[in-house]
Amino acid sequence: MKVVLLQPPAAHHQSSIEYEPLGLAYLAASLEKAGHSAAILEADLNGWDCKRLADEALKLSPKLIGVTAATIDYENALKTARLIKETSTIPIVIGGPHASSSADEVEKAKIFDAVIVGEGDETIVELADYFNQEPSDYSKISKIKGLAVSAPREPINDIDQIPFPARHLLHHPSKYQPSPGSYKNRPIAGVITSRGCPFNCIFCSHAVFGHKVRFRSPENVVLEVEQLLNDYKVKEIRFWDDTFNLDRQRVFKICELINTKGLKFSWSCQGRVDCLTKELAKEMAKAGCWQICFGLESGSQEMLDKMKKNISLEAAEKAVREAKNAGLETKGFFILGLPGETKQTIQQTINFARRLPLDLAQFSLATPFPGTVFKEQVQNQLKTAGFSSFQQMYSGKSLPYAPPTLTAKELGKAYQRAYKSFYIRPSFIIKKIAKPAFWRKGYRSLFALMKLLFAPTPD
Ligand code: B12
Ligand code: SF4
Repeated sequence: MKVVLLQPPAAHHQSSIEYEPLGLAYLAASLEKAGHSAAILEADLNGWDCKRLADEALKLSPKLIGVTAATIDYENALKTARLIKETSTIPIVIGGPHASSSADEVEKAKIFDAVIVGEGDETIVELADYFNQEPSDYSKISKIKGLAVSAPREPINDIDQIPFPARHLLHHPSKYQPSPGSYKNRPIAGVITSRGCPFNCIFCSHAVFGHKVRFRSPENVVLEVEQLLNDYKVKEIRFWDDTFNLDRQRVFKICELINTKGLKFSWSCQGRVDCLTKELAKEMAKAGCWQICFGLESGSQEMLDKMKKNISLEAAEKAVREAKNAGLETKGFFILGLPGETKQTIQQTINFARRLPLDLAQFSLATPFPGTVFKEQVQNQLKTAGFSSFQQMYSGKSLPYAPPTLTAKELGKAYQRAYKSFYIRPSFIIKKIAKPAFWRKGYRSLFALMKLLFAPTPD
């Protein structure tokens, strides 16, 4: 049976930045393995709006349509599904971070024929089997686990068993354009080597993969890497795991395999500061890692504790220095505006970011996404209940949340100040422009930064 999987247009599409929809490629791989046929339609990469996406999906005459959406993309997912429903009776199902964290609300919209919660690899196959046999009978659908209307599905334990993403249904990796500063070589591809995270940071959603961590074996990971190097001529890999270095022994083994097999590619990953040692950083660098991104979040210990990050400022500083000493470039993610934030704690964050040997810093404004403890905490203080506020935020017009200790204007200004203080430093600028890499592609980051610095302050 033919299933078409849709990635709706991003709410605030930056035309220069594109990543492959790994979730859909995983679903397609499971469908193909089970004997179904699948197609993936990516709106942004093709330059399509919701109407064109709906039309293109219908042209393929599928028997089932699946849509993915993170919260900020949900409105466009809904719009696309409505357009399809206007002229057809093809069942449409939705999964991904938004459906998983707001299942009841998505169910109430009464547009989708099934709302999938959590991992979709097995659920999509069972849905395809179901609609293949009972195209218009929905009465027994709740027998399928993992839907808003049914029992939860257990997370897949042995994730080595999941087939590799069906990349042959995506565009070639060279068509995707990662954000400036996040890659050294292209073509680049994303790889996920674990699912789930045991930590409880209040701003982060566990709605899809849960708290139980499951790791792919080093052999299985390196097999996918080899496929990417050989079949797709990829030169760089981004490991998108929540915490790539969570199991240090596994990372040592992955590095060892990369070296013994003589695989030549650059790579980067996201890591936690308390899971990095000097030895591991060195081994990673030796195996081709060039950048590690840390969720540092704040320069105030009080704020780190409030957000349940479970790290200390000392550990953060040590890890960044060790990564740097091992020859890795370092990027720090910081969040401004979580409950309890004040002008002083923001200043501590800015000072901390400037003091560390970071190559890049990314400051984000705290956003109460569904599925987070943060959202539960501030539910009653939100300006709007709908998603337009998220969209507004992404167009720089409004903030969805400001803590009682700061006005939205103050927070917006602090956000711009953080970027200015970090990037507009003579010592930092001289170091950057002295590198040949800056002149190859770094100027793009400079334009992006300028745009941000001169954007109007949100209110
Ligand atoms: C890589 C990544 C990015 C990348 C690339 C995103 C992309 N287009 O692929 C970048 C850096 C650009 C990014 C940006 C953002 N991200 Co992000 N990102 C991730 C990350 C780390 C991995 C995504 C991934 O590839 N997962 C692996 C695949 C296999 O999982 P999946 O896509 O969820 O798909 C599975 C299920 O959801 C389900 N499924 C998905 N779709 C469908 C459809 C159907 C029909 C079915 C049946 C099932 C199904 O089945 C799949 C296989 O099991 C996740 C965290 C995580 N661990 O997943 C956060 C995450 C998705 N991001 C998040 C956020 C908040 C953002 C930003 C808003 C951050 C910001 N403040 O700017 C932006 C928004 C960008 C956007 N338009 O989506 C949140 C989303 C929360 C929410 N409620 O929406 C997450 C969950 C992080 C978190 N833990 O809070 N992100
Ligand atoms: S921010 Fe990172 S460590 Fe914290 S809960 Fe999310 S994925 Fe886990």
